[in-house]
Amino acid sequence: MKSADGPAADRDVLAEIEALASRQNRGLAFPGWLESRFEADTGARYAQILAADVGRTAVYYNLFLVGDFLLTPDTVGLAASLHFLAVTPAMLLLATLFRTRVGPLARDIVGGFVPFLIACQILCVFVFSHSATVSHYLYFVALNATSVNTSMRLRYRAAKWATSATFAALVATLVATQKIPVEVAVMQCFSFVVCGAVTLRGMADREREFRRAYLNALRDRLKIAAADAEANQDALTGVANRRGLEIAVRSIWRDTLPGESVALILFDVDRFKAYNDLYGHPAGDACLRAIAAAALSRLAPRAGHLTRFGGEEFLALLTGAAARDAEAIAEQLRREVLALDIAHAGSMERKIVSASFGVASGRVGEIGFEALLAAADAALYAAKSAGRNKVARGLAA
Ligand code: GH3
Ligand code: MG
Ligand code: MG
Repeated sequence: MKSADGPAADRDVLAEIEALASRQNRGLAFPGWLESRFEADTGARYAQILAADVGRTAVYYNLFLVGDFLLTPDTVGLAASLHFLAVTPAMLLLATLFRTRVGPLARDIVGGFVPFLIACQILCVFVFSHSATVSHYLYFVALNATSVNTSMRLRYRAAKWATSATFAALVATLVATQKIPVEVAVMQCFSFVVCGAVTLRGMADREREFRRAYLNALRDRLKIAAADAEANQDALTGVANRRGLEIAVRSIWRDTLPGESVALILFDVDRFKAYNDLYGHPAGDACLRAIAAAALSRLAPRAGHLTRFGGEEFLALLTGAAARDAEAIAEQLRREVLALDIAHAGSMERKIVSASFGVASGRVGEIGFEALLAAADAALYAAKSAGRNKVARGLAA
């Protein structure tokens, strides 16, 4: 997937990824086009992971009710109500939201609510409790930031907003209530800042590592795909080679519905030995490249598959093309070769480069590739014998 501002071709994607992978990149975000690809590749799985993490966090969170019994026994009812009627249901709702494929920004905003809501519950109990040990209860705010930041796999920006918002809520609560000595309040804030900063730093490192691993895996995947494509391609003309043809044949005979037509056009440049002898091998190569490019552009709209089958012999495979169709396409290809208007003083029939065509067609399920090829080959031989620059149709056995 590439966006408008991204690299234009797979080769450029690979080059840009190589550059990014080798750079000591300090920021977390990828360039826009890569961020979209990252999200497309990892987003769904990540949403599942987050949903599972929220479930686990909800269990640990509720175990902390033991702290309410011990430190703020006067507000256990309030704490239990907040736990079971507000925060836990909200967490389960958030987990469901993750599964509904929300976008990455919404997911990170929503994700941050898990630690933030827990902190709000702790601060709420702190406000209403008159227990002598209430200042100890407040340490749960820092403990919550530490444990959720390390156990839930929130993205850095999600944890950052939640940690910052929690700190603001903590300071506001301390200032508004003036319930505990200033020294204790300062230590509460200090502990929170240290816990928040340390865990956020760890989360940034973890996310950077994850993104780096993704980048390396993507680079390897693209390299393998590029090497694979190259192995299936003819180096001179860029069309498929015999290996590429084998793959195409397998997929056509496997994926095409039985009864659907498949056509094979085999064509061979006329008097090509004479062309080479007269103009030299490099000119012969250029001629083959031009013919392949012309045939490819003619076949592309029909999703035809073009192979360089031999030295100056090409093979086109077309699905959904019955005999008449295939013959018409071969006729277009024949004209296309003539239209290139490549001078060939050594041709006995005409003074420009031409090609001869053999066509065969049949129905998938009734005929195999080999039989189709044999029929097209016989037709090509007939086209050559009939004076070259001709299209002949063969009868498939
Ligand atoms: P016909 O009209 O019967 O097909 O005659 P032809 O001369 O085309 O056929 P022949 O099989 O006698 O010669 C094919 C020539 O194609 C011989 C070879 O030099 C040339 N050829 C094969 N591969 C390449 C290539 O990659 N580059 C170049 N320049 N020539 C090639
Ligand atoms: Mg030839
Ligand atoms: Mg030949």
